[in-house]
Amino acid sequence: MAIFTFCTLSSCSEKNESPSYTADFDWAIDSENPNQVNFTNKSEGEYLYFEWDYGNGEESGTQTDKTYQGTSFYPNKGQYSATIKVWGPTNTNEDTKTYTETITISEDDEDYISPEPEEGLIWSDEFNGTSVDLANWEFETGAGGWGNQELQNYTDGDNAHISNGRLIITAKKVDDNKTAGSYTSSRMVTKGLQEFTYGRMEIRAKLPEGTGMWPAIWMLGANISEVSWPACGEIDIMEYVGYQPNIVHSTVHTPSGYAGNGNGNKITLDTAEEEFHTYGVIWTEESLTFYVDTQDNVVHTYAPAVKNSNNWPFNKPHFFILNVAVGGSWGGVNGVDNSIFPQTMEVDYVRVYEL
Ligand SMILES: [Ca+2]
Repeated sequence: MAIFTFCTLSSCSEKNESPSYTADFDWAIDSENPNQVNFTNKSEGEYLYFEWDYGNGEESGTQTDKTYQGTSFYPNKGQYSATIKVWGPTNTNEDTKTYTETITISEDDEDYISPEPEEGLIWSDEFNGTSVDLANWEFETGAGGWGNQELQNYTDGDNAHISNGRLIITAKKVDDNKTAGSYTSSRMVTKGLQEFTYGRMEIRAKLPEGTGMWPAIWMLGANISEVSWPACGEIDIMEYVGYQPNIVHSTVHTPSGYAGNGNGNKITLDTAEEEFHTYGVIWTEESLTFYVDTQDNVVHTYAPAVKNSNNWPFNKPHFFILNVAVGGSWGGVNGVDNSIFPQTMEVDYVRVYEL
């Protein structure tokens, strides 16, 4: 517990111990999940807002609701330093206080152990290391709606980081206006860096939750700059809209069927937001077969009998895209719940196998 509570004007000589407010919190391991920690703000006095750095690469974002309950997931056994930062009445960086506690996690979460690659691996990004590998990924930036009236501003890497062998894309709220730029997020592409024609693509990921979220794991034809969309072809390996929890979609877009007329299907996946799942596509010269977790759990198969450039632009290289959109023509059908932020999509790996 923080000692600041007992300070008086005369005894608190250090600059961070003004008696007007205190920084303090309690934490407890969740009763049902040994890898989840729940946080309670115990700061007192005249302060404006607070933020937790959970010590595991995740942050709470600034919270003006002083009763806000933090929660964070610690997949790996170990000790973590969690810190609460509290902003005082003058709302300056000088007028803040912090308080840190050591979080002890006693066991690894089995769901978080990465399966080893299978035989035939051509390429992968396992998201080891300390930062996003720019030999594989480029950040696409901007708040122009991305063709779907989306509301996020994609930043140049500020909303993506590597932690514990995972890529974490974080969607954050900037303001309450629910207009373009009211949120920040990331969109990462392998365009010009890692492109593939045919193969078995597998991505292991855990999805964000809440109304307004629209994460996607997909591919676009590498010739998009020459022939435009949808002539380039689009392979949506996994798409998810937060207002329809636990339903994941796989869709193909071509000149013969695109946007609302894309060719796709969906499947129920009860723990899409709580656990990692593997989203895959088997891409041959004949067909695209989408699956979840195992190759026999098929979401959708696309295989036009007679192939031409209108229905099969899938005979040339495509690149990967990982992104978390907010709002927009599909994700925003039921609006955006501003209470859900920040939200994360975690990606354990992107792997490509030969057929
Ligand atoms: Ca990994």
